[in-house]
Amino acid sequence: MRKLLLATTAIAFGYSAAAPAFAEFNDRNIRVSNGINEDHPVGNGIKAMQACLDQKSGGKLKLTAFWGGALGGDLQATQALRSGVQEAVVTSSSPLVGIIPALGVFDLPFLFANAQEAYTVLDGDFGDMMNEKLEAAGLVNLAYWENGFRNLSNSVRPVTKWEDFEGMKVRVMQNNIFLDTFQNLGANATPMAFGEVFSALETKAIDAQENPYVTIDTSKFFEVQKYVTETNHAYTPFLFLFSKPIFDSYTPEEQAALRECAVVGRDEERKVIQDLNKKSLEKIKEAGLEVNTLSAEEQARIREKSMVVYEKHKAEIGAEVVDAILAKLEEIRK
Ligand code: TF8
Repeated sequence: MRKLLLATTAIAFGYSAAAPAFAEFNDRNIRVSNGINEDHPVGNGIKAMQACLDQKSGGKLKLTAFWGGALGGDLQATQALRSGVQEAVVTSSSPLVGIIPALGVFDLPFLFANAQEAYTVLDGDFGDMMNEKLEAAGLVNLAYWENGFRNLSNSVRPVTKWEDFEGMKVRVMQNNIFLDTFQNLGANATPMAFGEVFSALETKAIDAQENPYVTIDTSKFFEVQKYVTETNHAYTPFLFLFSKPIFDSYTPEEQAALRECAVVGRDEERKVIQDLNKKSLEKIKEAGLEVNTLSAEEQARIREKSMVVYEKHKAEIGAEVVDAILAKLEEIRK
């Protein structure tokens, strides 16, 4: 027994003397809250991020993901980060506008024309500027992950023009820009936390909701809906947020590893989403839902009608923020 102990000590000592590997890293258990389920591409992103962290930290930085809102909804989890009681959350920006009004810029209808535009804006200077605002609110955004382009699902009728929204009970996120966008189209818009959407659809308390195909698939909304319309009315990003009070207590090496690996995870997540989007749409069709697209003409009419929302919310978002993103988009589109 004693011999064994000596031998183990020698090995342990020998190892640490020869290679003080990962000395800058401490054992950290990082809880990551998610409203969506594990089979959403965020699951793939977190696996890729973990593999990267394992390599950089010698297995010391561990992510533990919680799914389906097990640690609370987007807003609740984000508040837990700000007060330093939880490490991380992958959340939509939209429910956070009460904390950081400037984030509302991403909720403006028909802002981004395609995913590439969104990546250029989010991963560049504009995204950095928003990250500074998040930091001032106690939140470190490690990277912009993808939620994606949002589409409408409902249980009452096919929607092929904006007049079809008339009187439809549409769940929207807890966000005034989404509320106004759908009210302006004639819908009876109801703000609701994501965790309540499935049962509200199931019991017909609401008729409709809007989310990317991968969410309609992985959160099983297609089981309680009959129609889908490819509206692409907004691209809302995911933020990989870290608690600033906790982040500030980490070593510089730990911080750098988290930032770098969140980008590795982001790239994987975005890649998987592009692929799953098509598969999810197929699954939705196979489940018997009627899928409609908007004609170019109707798309233009909805877009035109929705532009009033930009002016209405400009001051509250910050005129300089809205102008900056529109200028950036104009530059990209040249
Ligand atoms: C929504 C959002 C959510 C996501 C998810 C909870 O509709 O798009 O699906 O934030 O992570 O509330």
